[in-house]
Amino acid sequence: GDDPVSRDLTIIDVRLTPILVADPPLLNTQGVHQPYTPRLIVEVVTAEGITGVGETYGDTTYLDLARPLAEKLKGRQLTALNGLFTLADRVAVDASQVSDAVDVGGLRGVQTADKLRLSVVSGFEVACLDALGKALGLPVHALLGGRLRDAVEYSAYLFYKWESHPEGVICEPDDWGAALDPEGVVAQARRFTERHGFTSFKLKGGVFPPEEEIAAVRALAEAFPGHPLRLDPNGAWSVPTSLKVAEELRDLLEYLEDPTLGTPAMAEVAARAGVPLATNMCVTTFAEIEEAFTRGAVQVVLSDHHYWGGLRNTQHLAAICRTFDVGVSMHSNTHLGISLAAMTHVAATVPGLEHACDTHYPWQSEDVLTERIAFTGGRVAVSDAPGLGVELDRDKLAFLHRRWLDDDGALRDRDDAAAMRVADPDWVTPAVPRW
Ligand code: GKR
Ligand code: MG
Repeated sequence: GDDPVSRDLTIIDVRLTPILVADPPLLNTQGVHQPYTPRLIVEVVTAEGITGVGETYGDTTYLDLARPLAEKLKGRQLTALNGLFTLADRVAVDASQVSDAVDVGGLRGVQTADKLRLSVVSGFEVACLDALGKALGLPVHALLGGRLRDAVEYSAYLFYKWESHPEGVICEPDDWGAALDPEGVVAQARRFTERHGFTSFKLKGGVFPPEEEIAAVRALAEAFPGHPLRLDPNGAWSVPTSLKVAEELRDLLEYLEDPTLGTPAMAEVAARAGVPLATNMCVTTFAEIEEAFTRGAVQVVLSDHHYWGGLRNTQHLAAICRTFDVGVSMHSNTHLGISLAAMTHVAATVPGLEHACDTHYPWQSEDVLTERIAFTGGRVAVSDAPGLGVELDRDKLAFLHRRWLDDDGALRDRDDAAAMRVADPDWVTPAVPRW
């Protein structure tokens, strides 16, 4: 019947579909985005035939954990969200995936087995919440305690960008044009405002010498007076360089994101920067919070439900930030509409969200939804439909999965340095600090 307690919320099937999604040639300090990036689409199916969807990273290491976890989920209850973490821990032990740091110096802080597990869990948690919401006729935000706002603001995520991927590389063309100097960055920002109405801008830096990126921020400030601006070089600068940039830009920036790497260096910059520092690199796990907060290393933490372990953990993070009077905002990596919907639901529930969230979504011309999620005035409306309020398009999913199947393995693991070597065979990801 309709009584929630009499519903059969048993998970009887879990489908995992790895896909490759088109990505434009966006530059960062490691290199350039590959023409296609891996994502994993998670579907949980209940005994009543309700399907919930989730999305997370799709690289091989994530798939290797997601597959056994999917098996273990069958027969469990949709509502057993807390148990997902212990289940994932057990799976990781079985698969001997409990080594320490597996990748130091990526763009999301130190990559540990623990974080990898949380990222996998996030895809399942979101899928379970979507299914639960559909079963109960409630939006995901209601399952998280209810929305505090009816729309969530996002920032235009500006990137230095080539016109197209290198010649001869199979890719999907894009119509954003090149952005390799201040003029190009401003033109890109204008396109963002025309297409989606964004009023807040973030420039991905760490690509060109700091003076050029300072000039780009100045050009943005001139073109969009009074609008919130951020610059994020992904830790490419030394402490003195960070301080110099801060001095030049402090009156123009809402915050400076990860100017340098590591809590001690960030604390040194924060003490004298005169502008708030934000991070998605030095505080990326609960264990990193204490040192960073007590040293005053960061003033804004960029949450990301993928690597913090889901929507409920994102709320926990926000509560800790609130306690220490540290702001929250949201980080994003290449993602599709399922994740944008999840980000929007959780962001809608976070009190005191004063900064626009980041999203890569406008860069993704492809999606697995029947309808793309729209930005109006740079905002996404919070859906009150059951679950996430999105619908999977099986044809699109099959098409992008086919691309993954047909790949010879070259693109199944995101590698921005490898993509850069296609254009510049001598490229190695620069040692940090680069400047
Ligand atoms: O996609 O190139 C990129 C970004 O640099 C991304 O990988 C970062 O994780 O967007 C992220 C950030 O804010 O640092
Ligand atoms: Mg960042």
